[in-house]
Parts: sequence; structure tokens; C-alpha cells
Amino acid sequence: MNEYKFIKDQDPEIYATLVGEEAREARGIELIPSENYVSRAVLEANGSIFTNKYSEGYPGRRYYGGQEYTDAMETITIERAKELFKAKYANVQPLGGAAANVAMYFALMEPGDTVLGMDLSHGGHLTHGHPTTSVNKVFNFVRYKMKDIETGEIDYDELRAVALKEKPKIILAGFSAYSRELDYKKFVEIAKEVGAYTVADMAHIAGLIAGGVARNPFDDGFDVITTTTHKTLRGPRGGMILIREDEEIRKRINKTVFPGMQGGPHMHIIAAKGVAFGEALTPAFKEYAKQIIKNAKAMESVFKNHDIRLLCGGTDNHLLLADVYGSLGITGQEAEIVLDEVGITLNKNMIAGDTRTAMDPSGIRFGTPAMTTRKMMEKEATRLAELMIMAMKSKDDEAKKAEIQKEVQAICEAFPVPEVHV
Ligand code: DSN
Repeated sequence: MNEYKFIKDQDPEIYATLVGEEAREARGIELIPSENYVSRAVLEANGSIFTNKYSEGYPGRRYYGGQEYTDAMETITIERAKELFKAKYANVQPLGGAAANVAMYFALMEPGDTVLGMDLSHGGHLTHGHPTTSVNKVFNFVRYKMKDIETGEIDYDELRAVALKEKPKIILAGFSAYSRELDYKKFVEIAKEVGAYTVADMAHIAGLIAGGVARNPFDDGFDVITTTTHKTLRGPRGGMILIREDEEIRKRINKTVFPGMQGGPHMHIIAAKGVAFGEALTPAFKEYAKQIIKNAKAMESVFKNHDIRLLCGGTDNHLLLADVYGSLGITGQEAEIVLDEVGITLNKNMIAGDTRTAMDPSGIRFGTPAMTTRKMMEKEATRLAELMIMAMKSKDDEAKKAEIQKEVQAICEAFPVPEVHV
């Protein structure tokens, strides 16, 4: 438990929200696949003295004086990022995943150019050009989809046909709600045919790649990777852009991040990224990444045994998408609320071919990065999946829900959020 000793006296209102959130995170189980629990070391860097410093520019080339320690710290963070992902260059300044993607688009394209990315309804992400986003006003976004939503196989023939017709500048791989490994080699082959850059948005699976349990798109020749740092990678809330080897791309990315899109980088966050990357370079992190997938597979088995339809037929990574409306007659929104009541947090989610709305879709999305940080193993993953299904089947049974909530709380008490991750 944090002390918050200064906030407590100075600002009781904010203090109340901090201790409330800390207690909420401890007593329930977090199954939102994009969330995690950082170590106290990452939190310390996140809340550190570096928040005071303006450091526009890059190490060795800043617009303000007094950069002795910021330069050293950002350089360490960059070197760790490069080592983790086998990148020749890294820009650790993007404020988040969306900021990283926007900078990447402007660095690699001119207004009006085309991006070929995964359809949002098939697992892509808002920042991959959803009509409601600003980048959609500047660039032209075209789509590929899955060939078969029961296996998750991407329709690479369609991807190639669209690429040949639309001549995209960027072919984008990556997702926020897709549970299979991608065939990066095929993306690279197609991109070569049409002269496009290959970019992977690996925000969800960065920790799995760093831990060696998911393929690194750079091994198959991708040009650029964008990512957040706070999901499976278990760092602070932020973004990053990695470049496999191209010096010209490095120059363009760096210029676009600053001064193109951002002002002073958040140096305290960069310090926390450095600490998190240090953790991700340890053998303990490799074990963690392996266990994330084992736990997801354990949950997959339970859902399958209960004949609940899983999109893509299951998972290769940390997340699962279940068609709860089709299988249990409960909507995604109802499921989210019932599960919250019993202490399990996850997302409602649209599923491919959904006939319902984004605010009340047919599916739920859940995953194992945070529970695995609490050292829960297959036994707990299995039981939590059973409890989830029980709760969804008992949405109007208050007594049953109270019983389930008690068991969830007991599991959480047996697996407290750890302060140290290495
Ligand atoms: N909001 C993130 C997620 O939950 O997947 C993606 O940016």
C-alpha cells in the first residue's frame, strides 16, 4: 500500500480517490487485456523528479540546458528498448499508442496517401483510421479482414488484391481485439510487390514479443513497430516507435515526433519506461510472458467445454473474445456489469459480424496479463473462467452472485498485487 503521506494532508479529496483505486485494484480481478499492474520501481520512476524537466529534442541535442541526467536516462531507455525488440533505432518519446501511430503516419506518408489496415470490426484499432478519427480526414484507409472468423485466419489473398488495387504507402499489421499470431512474412511479401512500408502496431503483444513467446515482426523484415508500453509490457502509460534498420525512416520518425507533433517529452514517464524495459530484460519476465499464454489457454479450455463460442476459435496470445450473446443470451454490456458486480473487470466488445451496437455488443474481451502478474497460474485461470460463466448464467440471482463475489475476493486475497516483479 502506498503511503501518499504528503497528498493525504494536503489534498484529502484526491487522496480519497487514490486509496479507493488502490483498494479496487487489490480486491477485484483485472481481466481487461490491455491493463496490468506495474511494479513499485516503475511507479517510483513515474512519480519522480524528472517531471520537473523540459527536454525538447533528443539526447545530446536539446533546446534547454540542464540535461545531464535526462540525457543519460533517455539513452539508457533507448538502448534497453533496442535490445528488447532487436531494433536499430527507438524513439521513446510518444505520449501514448495513438500519438505513436499518428506520428508514424505523418512520418511515412503525405496527405492523401493510403494505409491498408485490419478492419476494426475484425480486431483492428480506432487509430488505424476509424471514420471518427482525425487521421481519417488526412489519409485514405482501406481494409483487410479475416477469411474465417472461426479460425481467425487473415484473408491474405484479399489483402494482396486490395494492396495491388489501392497501392498503399503503409501496410499495417496489428490489432486490439484479435487472438491469433499473424503471418508477418506474407505482409512483407505483399508490401514488397507494391512498394509499401510494413508497420506492426504490437501494443497488445509487446510483452509477449519481449518475452520471446510471440513472433517479432522485425524477424520477418517489418520496417517499423509502434506500441504502447503499459499493456503486456507492464510499463508506464505511454508509447514508443521502433525502427528495424532504416536510417532515413529514423530521421523522419524523430522529426515528426518532435518538433512535428509533440513538445516537451514526459521525462518521468521515459524514466519509468526505462525501469520497465529493465524488468522485461530479465529471465523472470520470460517466465511471466509464458505463463500469460498458459493462463489464456486454460481459460480457453473452460469456455470451449461450456460450448461458448470463441472468436478465432481460441487464442495464441493473451486475450480471448467470446460471443456471449450468441452462446448464453446475455449481451456484452450485461456481462460487463454482472462480472463487475462479482469483482471481475473486463470489456464488452463487438465481434466480427456483430448485429448489435458498440455500446451493447454481442461479445466480451478478456485476458490474462494482469492476473498473471499476481502470480495466478492455470488452476486460478480455470476457476476464474468457471466463475465468469457461472456469474453470466446467474445475472438475476443475487445470492449466487454474492457467493461468486466472495470466492473471487478470496482468490484475490490469496494472490495480492506484488510490489516487485524481478
Ligand atoms: N484501449 C486499448 C485497448 O484496450 O485495447 C487499445 O488502445
